[in-house]
Amino acid sequence: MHEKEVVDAVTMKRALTRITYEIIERNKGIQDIVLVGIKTRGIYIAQRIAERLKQLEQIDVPVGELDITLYRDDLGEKASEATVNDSSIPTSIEGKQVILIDDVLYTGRTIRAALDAVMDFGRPEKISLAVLVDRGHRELPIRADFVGKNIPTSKEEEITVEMEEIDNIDRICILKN
Ligand code: 3GP
Ligand code: 5GP
Ligand code: MG
Repeated sequence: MHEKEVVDAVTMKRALTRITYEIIERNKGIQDIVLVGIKTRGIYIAQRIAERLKQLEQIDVPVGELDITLYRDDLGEKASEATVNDSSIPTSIEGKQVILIDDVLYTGRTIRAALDAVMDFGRPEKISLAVLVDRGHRELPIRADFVGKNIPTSKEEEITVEMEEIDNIDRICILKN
């Protein structure tokens, strides 16, 4: 295995700041936004974007959380379905602009499950998707509206996203065999 750093702390910070500006622009303000982070690192990314929104627009944007697990029903590749374990959204999402946030977008199955979970909470006016990394290989017709960095990968490679909050460092690496 060898590891190659593709995004350092400064670049990650810039990417999140850019996503934040794009969110403000595209929503013509952020009055009706609810951020929903997907388990572990998606939640930290959502919290960081909420902090920047507060700095730039002086508005507290609610941040919800989804916990989604990929269940593999065999040991082969594929055949994994995403299921929702736990969700909490601290406000009504009825008529709101929900932005789902994850660290890595890969097959899209996690986001499909997240859409189901969000819709169980109510009917938002719109749901969009922000990811720190898009590594390609979609298996569903799902794409991100806001992307920190496109990192084309082979299926054998793995992206590791490390964040200060749990990994004590901000960086993104590609792991190759
Ligand atoms: P995350 O919870 O911060 O997203 O799934 C647990 C962790 O394993 C994830 O952290 C993710 O970083 C990492 N991971 C790496 N490759 C994969 C993958 O292909 N599928 C899933 N579910 N997780 C992966
Ligand atoms: P999906 O295949 O459903 O798009 O992604 C499944 C979940 O695993 C998502 O939460 C995604 O963030 C994570 N994931 C998929 N591939 C990778 C990867 O290469 N690296 C990391 N860190 N997470 C991944
Ligand atoms: Mg993830």
